Amino acid sequence: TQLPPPPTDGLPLIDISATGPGPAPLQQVMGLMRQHGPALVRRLHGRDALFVADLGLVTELADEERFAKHVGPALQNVREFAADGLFTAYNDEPNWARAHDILMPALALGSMRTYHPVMYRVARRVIDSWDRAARDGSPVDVPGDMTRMTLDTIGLAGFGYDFGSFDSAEPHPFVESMVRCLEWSMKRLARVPGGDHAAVDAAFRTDADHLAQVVDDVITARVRGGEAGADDLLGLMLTAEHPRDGSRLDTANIRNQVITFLIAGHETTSGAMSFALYYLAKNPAALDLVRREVDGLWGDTADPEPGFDDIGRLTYTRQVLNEALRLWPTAAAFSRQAREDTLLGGRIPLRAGQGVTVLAPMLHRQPVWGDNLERFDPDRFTPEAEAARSVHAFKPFGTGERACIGRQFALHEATMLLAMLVHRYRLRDHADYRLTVKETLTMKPDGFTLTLAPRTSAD
Ligand code: MNH
Repeated sequence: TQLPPPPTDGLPLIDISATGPGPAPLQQVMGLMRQHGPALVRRLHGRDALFVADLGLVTELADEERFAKHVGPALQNVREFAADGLFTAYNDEPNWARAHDILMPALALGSMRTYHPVMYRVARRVIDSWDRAARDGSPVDVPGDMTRMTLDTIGLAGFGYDFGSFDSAEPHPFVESMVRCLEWSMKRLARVPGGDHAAVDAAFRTDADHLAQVVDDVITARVRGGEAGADDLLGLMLTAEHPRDGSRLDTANIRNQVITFLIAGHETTSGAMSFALYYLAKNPAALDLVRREVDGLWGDTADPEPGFDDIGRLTYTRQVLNEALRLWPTAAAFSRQAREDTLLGGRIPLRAGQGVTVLAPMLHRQPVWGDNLERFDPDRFTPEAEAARSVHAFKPFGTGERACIGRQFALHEATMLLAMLVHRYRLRDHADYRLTVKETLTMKPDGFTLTLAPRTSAD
């Protein structure tokens, strides 16, 4: 159902129809907010979208009594290949609560103990590959390798399936199809009414079918192996009963969940790691503090194997990840809708069901963050600084009951790998890289490479 456009009373209204949203629509809105302030209406071919980043407004939108997740136009496009998977399910679709309740315990912090050995195994794949690059003096493709790492990790840890991404110079075909599906979802938002998109849509269908095919292989491999009940996400999906009503996930929904987890479970974490490495390569003081932290744990052991409990001790490394997610939250926008007709901020009338999009990168640049908003400063995330700031000022994982279910998973794998890489290598910004951020619904540094040298005890 198409709701009437939101009222624009008193808010800046910017019509971008002349240029369109371009290749980086979220960075375009960031630019508009820098010009017009943290609440505005963007008009495209007569369709209006309300964007906010103001802390007071976001605090209201986080009130679960008044607001809920909104599956807006972008997620409706993603629904074309992820349907009622957790990420794209409507709040009142029964499969959302069913899957949430069944899978939630498997993604709580304590469950990371189970995934830790697999995460370590995949981290070693990165190191084997980067050791070779260090020997040859050849640059590593940071976002490419981070994507290999996170895809192999979610595949193995969640589904017992090995994508073997480091065995190939090309991205895994699943990743190529997935990126094109995400791009299709993004570009479809920019369509001029009346155009002919049949060829693009047919190509999209082929990619979406490919995703489903890979996922069916993953599921078949498991069922054939006679291990349906294994202790991972897929095992739960195939066998677990709902804790209260005893219901199970149906086959179609399991496929949608596997697609959802393979995508949501790697694309954003990969970007977050890439931005963290970018900022470390550019900020020697922060890099030095991470080194001290990892050296404090592992000294000059050549091949440390981090224990599960080590990861919780890597508090500064974790601050580095948080600060990277402040500047570039890789899932940069999420939407909320009013449960009843209401006034947002006492001044913006919203009808029930009407969407409002929170632009996290601009929320993360509001005055509550102090001065020098573009400066990379992990000290913004000391426990004292966090205690002094509203919890609603930082939303890289969304908010409320539809917030990211994979947060602990992402932070555990990312913290471990970042620490291992800093412990092992000197990172050389050999190309004097200038940050450009590529958008495919999510954000990543585009074309970011590093060269590596082993650390010696002198550095
Ligand atoms: Mn994740 C929802 C960001 C890692 C699985 N994730 C969300 C949302 C944000 C988000 C934001 C909320 C979207 C919305 O409100 O519309 N997620 C991230 C970021 C990282 C991340 C920035 C890494 C860094 N996410 C992961 C990982 C997994 C995962 C890893 C799986 C292991 N995320 C999900 C799922 C949802 C979600 C599933 C949907 C949850 C729900 O609605 O019930």
